Amino acid sequence: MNQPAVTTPATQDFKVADLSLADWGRREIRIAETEMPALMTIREQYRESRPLAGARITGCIHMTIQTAVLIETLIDLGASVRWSSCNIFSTQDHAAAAIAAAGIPVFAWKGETEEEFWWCIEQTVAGPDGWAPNLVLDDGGDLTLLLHEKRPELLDAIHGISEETTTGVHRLQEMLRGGSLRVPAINVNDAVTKSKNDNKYGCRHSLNDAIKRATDHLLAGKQALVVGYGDVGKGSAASLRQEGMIVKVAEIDPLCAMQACMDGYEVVSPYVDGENLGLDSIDRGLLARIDLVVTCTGNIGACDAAMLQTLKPGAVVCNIGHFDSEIDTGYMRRHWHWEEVKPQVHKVYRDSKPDEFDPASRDYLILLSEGRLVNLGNATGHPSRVMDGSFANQVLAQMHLYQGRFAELPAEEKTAALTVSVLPRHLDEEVARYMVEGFGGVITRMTEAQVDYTGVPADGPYKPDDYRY
Ligand code: NAD
Ligand code: ARJ
Repeated sequence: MNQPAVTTPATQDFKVADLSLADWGRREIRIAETEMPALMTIREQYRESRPLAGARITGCIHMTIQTAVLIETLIDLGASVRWSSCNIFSTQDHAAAAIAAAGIPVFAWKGETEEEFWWCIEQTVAGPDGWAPNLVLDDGGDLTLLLHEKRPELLDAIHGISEETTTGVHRLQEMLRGGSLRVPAINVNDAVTKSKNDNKYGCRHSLNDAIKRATDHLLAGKQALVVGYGDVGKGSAASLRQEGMIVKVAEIDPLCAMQACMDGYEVVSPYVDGENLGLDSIDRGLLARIDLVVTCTGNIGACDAAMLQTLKPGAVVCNIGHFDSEIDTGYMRRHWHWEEVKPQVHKVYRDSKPDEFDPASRDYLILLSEGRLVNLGNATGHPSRVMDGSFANQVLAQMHLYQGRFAELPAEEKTAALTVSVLPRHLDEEVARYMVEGFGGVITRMTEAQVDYTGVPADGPYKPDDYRY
């Protein structure tokens, strides 16, 4: 018989879908812990010294089982936290329930409205007894934006922001260039143990999982178009190839297009001769054969109205980039009828105006997660083993920022400290080492002669800073 894994909290400083899911969540968290060796090693290493004692973290990152392990690591190291999810569809309600039941303020449920989404974030920037954050942990930059635009007075006490994802880092760099960023940030994304791990191998795992959970389609033998061949695109293309799909890649950057060729994908453009001049320029022959489009660019208009109009009837359309800017769902809403098959799966009828449709029509697209990131909307995101690297970096970044005590620096020192930077390489190597140990891997140590010959220290860093992994 299952024992109750949690107790019910006395107070109600949280909002989740269903607290009765907490036991299930707790059991899965316990499994996840065994799959997150780097995070658990960091817990062990720092539990005694409590480097985050006094830290008050406002966190906004998909409220999943893996995030629950991150949250409890931060707390173990001394922090108090308040949490929300950075996407309306990505919360795993059993994970949120387990966190709430452990007495941790969390505001997140699967299927929030946009309004509820912002309400949830607002609950995490202030709490009972005058709780106000001194650290920010963000994914995508919406919490960072809210603090800068709506609650700038809170920034005075904040030592810094750690940012999880490519798109969020781009937003921070833009703010830094424009002079609006008020506190320093750690770019977690560009740690090797994050983007070269999570963005790539995480998507390799979670993309095909999401499409299969959503559609129950066979993927083998069908044609896929992956738009964008950066880290996420590389993992996404591999994910579909692994299912036996015939994968084509669209890119704007010749370097990434070259990599796609070398990896054995056909590089194509949705537009004749690669020039996007609207509907007339669509390569109709190509799009009429595509069974699945996945966007992974972080850009706008990666699957635009002209592509949506000319794709093969019945094609599945989804996005795995951070924001829902990639597929022109605005056009789909204005012109076509949407039928919900189940939450996060819609048939969008191209021969029917909104609210008039013929269910027998075959001229539809299957749109997943309304164009929001599919692996967290239709599945459970990356597995714990992968998120281990990302979240170990998040914890180290929070410790680094807290040690830096930016908010307490004299004004004249603040300007120089206002940067968007990656953690030192030796920390990245340390996280990687724990991850390899977790797999039971054995890393070779150079002999003294090899150290002399290469000039590379036996204990690292092993590569120059500009090495591209
Ligand atoms: P990246 O910069 O490495 O790759 C994006 C690629 O898209 C680039 O190579 C770029 O040249 C290409 N591109 C841009 N516009 C294009 C267009 N119109 N057509 C074709 N190609 C185009 O970024 P990344 O790390 O791969 O991240 C991509 C997105 O995925 C970001 O929004 C990021 O935040 C997000 N992300 C999602 C997950 C997830 O779990 N869903 C995980 C990590 C990152
Ligand atoms: C929490 C996840 C998970 C997961 O690290 C990935 C990234 O860059 C985000 C873009 O918003 C998604 C995030 N991610 C992927 N899988 N975060 N739990 N299981």
